[in-house]
Amino acid sequence: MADKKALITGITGQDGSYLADFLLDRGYEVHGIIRRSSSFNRQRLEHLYIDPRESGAKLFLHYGDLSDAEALSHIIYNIRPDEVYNLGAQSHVRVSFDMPEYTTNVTALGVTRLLEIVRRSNHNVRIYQASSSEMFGSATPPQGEETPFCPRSPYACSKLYAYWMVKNYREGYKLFASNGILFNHESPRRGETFVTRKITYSIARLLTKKDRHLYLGNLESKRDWGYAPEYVEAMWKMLQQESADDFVIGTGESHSVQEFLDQAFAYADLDVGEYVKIDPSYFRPTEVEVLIADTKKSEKKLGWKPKIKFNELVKIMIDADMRAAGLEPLGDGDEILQKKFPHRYWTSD
Ligand code: NDP
Ligand code: GDR
Repeated sequence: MADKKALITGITGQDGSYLADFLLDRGYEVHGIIRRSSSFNRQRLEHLYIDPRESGAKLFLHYGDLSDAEALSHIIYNIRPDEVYNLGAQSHVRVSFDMPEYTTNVTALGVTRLLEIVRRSNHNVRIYQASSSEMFGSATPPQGEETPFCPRSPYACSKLYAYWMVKNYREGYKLFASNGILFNHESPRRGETFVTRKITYSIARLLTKKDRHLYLGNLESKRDWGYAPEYVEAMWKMLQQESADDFVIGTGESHSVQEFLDQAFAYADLDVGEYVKIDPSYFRPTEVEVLIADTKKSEKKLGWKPKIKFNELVKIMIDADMRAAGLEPLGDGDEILQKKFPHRYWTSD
């Protein structure tokens, strides 16, 4: 039987790169959509890339953009993927307040473009939509599949629009399209402007005297933080179900930004008071206070449960940033990974 083909939008991002690792390890032929950029932005994929002219290449990259329906349809008609994972988005909540229209175009309307192309192409494709816990916004925790949504940012509104379009295309046109409502998940490949990675990256810079301070915004909000490589397996599992459905994915535990900061600085033996300052420009006009996943449905139906706990995530991320900065990692992070994932399918970081 021919290898299954997957198409990933957002393949250069944190989740896209781990998903590419995961699917290649399972024998998939993987196609990814990349955007033209004035400087190289494929670092997260470098360890996977084999020149397509060489035999054995199973990862292929195509120029496209979620705002460009013509390019998207060209790619989908040519590849005819079995599975499409839509991970591409303007994914930064704070930035979405500065660029609400652009965020809507890419994060919301991009999904309509994809769904329409798949519907018109009239072939069997399974679609995964990267929905977000941000859609719950100010809804009382814990938040599960039945919790009413209450979005608090242009990003969250865009994701909610996309979520409903996926449901409508599933019901109206019988497309196999599933929403994975994922709570925050982090890793050494997390973008440096999201708060967890900002903290761990900054610790390495403080230790190497490249920075003197770390500037942060609201330390009181609480998030359900998990480990990204585990979350991409849940995405794949959703598309292997008998029928399309929506699933909440998270750890069921919540911690404040302050707790992440304290644990990270304590692990690196640095003093928060000496280095951390508050910069109100990082505050958001409307904030999401507390997110905690209710994971009963995904545990039961997908058999998915995360292995990495909050304090372990902090150590894994700091060790990776220390190594990248040329420092000797403290070691606990590596030990945790070796113990919990003796056969890691992702080969970098
Ligand atoms: P990242 O920000 O790391 O990656 C976003 C990806 O989207 C990048 O590959 C980026 O490309 C691409 N992208 C941005 N704009 C466009 C566009 N106009 N057309 C095509 N691609 C575009 O996000 P994550 O990997 O963390 O998240 C993956 C998805 O999951 C996103 O949709 C995010 O909103 C959602 N999500 C994430 C969660 C998390 O905790 N990480 C939780 C819940 C949902 P480029 O490299 O060129 O910028
Ligand atoms: P979030 O992640 O908004 O939950 O969205 P982020 O790490 O940006 O913020 C988490 C919390 O930390 C507070 N915070 C700061 N945030 C950033 N980025 N920078 C700071 O300096 C800072 N200081 C405090 C924030 O106010 C917030 O309360 C992420 C993204 O990956 C989305 O795409 C995804 O959908 C959700 O997670 C689930």
